[in-house]
Amino acid sequence: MTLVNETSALLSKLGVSAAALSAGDLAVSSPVTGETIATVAQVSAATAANAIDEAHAAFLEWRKVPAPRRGELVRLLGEELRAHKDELGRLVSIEVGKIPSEGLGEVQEMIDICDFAVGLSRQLYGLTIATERPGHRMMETWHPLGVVGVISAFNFPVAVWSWNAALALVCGDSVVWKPSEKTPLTALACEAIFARAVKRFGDDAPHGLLKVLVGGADVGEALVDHPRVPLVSATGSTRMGRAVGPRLAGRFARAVLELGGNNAGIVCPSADLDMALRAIAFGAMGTAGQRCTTMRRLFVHESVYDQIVPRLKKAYESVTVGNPLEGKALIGPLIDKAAFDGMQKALEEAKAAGGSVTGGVRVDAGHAEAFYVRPAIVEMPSQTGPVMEETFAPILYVMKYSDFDAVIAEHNAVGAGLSSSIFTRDIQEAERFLSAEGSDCGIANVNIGTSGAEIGGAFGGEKETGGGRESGSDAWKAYMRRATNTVNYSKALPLAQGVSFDI
Ligand code: UN1
Repeated sequence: MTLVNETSALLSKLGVSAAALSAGDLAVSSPVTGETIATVAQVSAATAANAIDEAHAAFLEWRKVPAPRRGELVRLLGEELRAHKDELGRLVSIEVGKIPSEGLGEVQEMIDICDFAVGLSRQLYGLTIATERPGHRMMETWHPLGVVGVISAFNFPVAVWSWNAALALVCGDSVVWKPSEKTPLTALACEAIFARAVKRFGDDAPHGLLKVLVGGADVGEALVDHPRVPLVSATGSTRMGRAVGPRLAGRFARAVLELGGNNAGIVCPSADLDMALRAIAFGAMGTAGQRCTTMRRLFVHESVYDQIVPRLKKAYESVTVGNPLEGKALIGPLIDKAAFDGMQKALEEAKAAGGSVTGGVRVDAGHAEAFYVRPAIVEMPSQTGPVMEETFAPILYVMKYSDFDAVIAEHNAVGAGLSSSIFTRDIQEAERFLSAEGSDCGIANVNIGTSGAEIGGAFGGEKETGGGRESGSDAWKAYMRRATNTVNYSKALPLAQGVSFDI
């Protein structure tokens, strides 16, 4: 079966009509072969504004539905995802080029967040707070917020939507989603899956709870500027975040920004090197280096450098790069030519800065328009040039260190602050890395790589990563508004702070 036929068969199983695949002028290509697999319709900014108004009307109804009942819709969404895990996972592999276990893993991440959100729908707790006034009670109430705008990136085309949507829906919000222009098909699939969950749920799900807007930057801008969107959760480059953040701030809307990462690992003298090797390999090469959590920098203590770096280089030379759909390769393609060019440019810059490069060359998979590349490991004399920036490709810069305090300072010396990890069996090093004086990232791990976080924790990072938190823990609070309520059940009117105002 050709890729075009397989894509259309998968989408039809998922509930997307064949007509939608040739409905417009946005060409969707698969990075697996580089061929065009669909041409879908894009909406205009005016249509986007109407969709936001519809989603707002849906919010006005949805906010009245009790939260545990809202959780039932997300439970059904999780059921639909379970039932269609294979098809959606395969579609992720076709549209993004992920290997099968990672395509399926992304859908599993969606199922996990649905389960989490269902539990959460009975746990949207507020505090009761002691008041200083007699006969008074003070409490917090969490209310639905409104339309949540979601702008997602190509690399996790569906999981990141689900982190936001599952929380938003149990929190009583509606969702307007602008997927990456590179991955509209998986978004259309999610729209159809969600529609089935809504149908099973019944009449109390208002029309317009989820709007999917396939379109360009003008559609993203419509979402960012619309006064009826109190929160935009945006995943993408730091450049995108710099454009979006101030616009949201300008109208006092909330931003959950999940931007670039320049994630590092530190290998200490006591590290279990076999374990570190495997963790680094997955963290740096997995998903062809196209996770925001991908390990991009590695600091290795001089006493173990010669024991681990040659082994890593060997792994880079031998790892299987190739067509992810055939099921044997560990590294699939880059998303497009621009990603390949960006990688080559970074490698040239690294060489100019004294780096010694292993790998990084194009791998011929028999498709002129598909960009497969051998991952690159670059030994650098110091942390300079391209090491300071995120290049969204499989490049791992390796540097030698001798002093623990100095390596922590170097670790934190880049703009981004998403994920980090240390490999050590020394409890003092581990704890110092996790302490206030240690890693400055939103995610800090011990004896685990930088990527592959579970949904139960809050996901996001500091500094140029944008500061937002999605997914687990108490990330839900960004999707609700908090009211502090004080109730006077006495017959007097004592004022706080001892103020008297007798008229
Ligand atoms: C992303 O790359 O935008 O921690 C998200 C991870 C995944 C999510 C990555 N759970 O690598």
